[in-house]
Amino acid sequence: MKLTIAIAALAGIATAANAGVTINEVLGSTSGSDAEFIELYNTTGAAIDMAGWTIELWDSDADTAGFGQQDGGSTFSITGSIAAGGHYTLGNALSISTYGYAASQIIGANSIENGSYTMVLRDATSAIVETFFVMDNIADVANIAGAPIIPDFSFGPDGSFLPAGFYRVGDGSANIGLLEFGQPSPSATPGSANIPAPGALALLGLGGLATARRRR
Ligand SMILES: [Ca+2]
Ligand SMILES: [Ca+2]
Ligand SMILES: [Ca+2]
Repeated sequence: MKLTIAIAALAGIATAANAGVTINEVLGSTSGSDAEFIELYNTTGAAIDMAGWTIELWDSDADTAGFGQQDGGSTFSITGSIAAGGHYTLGNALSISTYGYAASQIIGANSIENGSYTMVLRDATSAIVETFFVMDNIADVANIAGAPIIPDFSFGPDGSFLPAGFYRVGDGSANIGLLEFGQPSPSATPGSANIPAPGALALLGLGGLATARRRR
């Protein structure tokens, strides 16, 4: 009986990221100069062509003039494909030197803003795959081009600050952990499998189960 439940749960995970690719980890606002990266994860057992997919970052501080606008260069066009169960990273030079990984795509310094933002992943048809709302808890409104939305995930602040970044606790998990400000962030894994945070094991749900099974 337990096995049946587990299989049903795993089937649910496969459809949670409705297009098979999910935002898996983001670092954007660190101590000192910002090491920045966005990691995508292919939740399926087949390679996925990413041509035409995009990631947008919308300013979500309703108390600033930039609200509802995109900071310079913050629509990222994804290229190439992601292998089955693989990771795709957009990273700036500092993140690459800090973490020693090979980014799939290099992005400019300060591409990910340090104020509240709404991150939107779209597929090749421009359909929204998922949205993340990262908050500093002051006048924050999840939005696309200024139009309010209900995001798939909302979190922050970390203390009184916008979180340095976030990661799914276990690849593809619905449980979100926050990355540390100090560099390198102990929980950050650009380009490779996310780790369950030691203190978060008790919170592990379906994603944790899926990760545990996958690793056997
Ligand atoms: Ca930044
Ligand atoms: Ca704010
Ligand atoms: Ca990772």
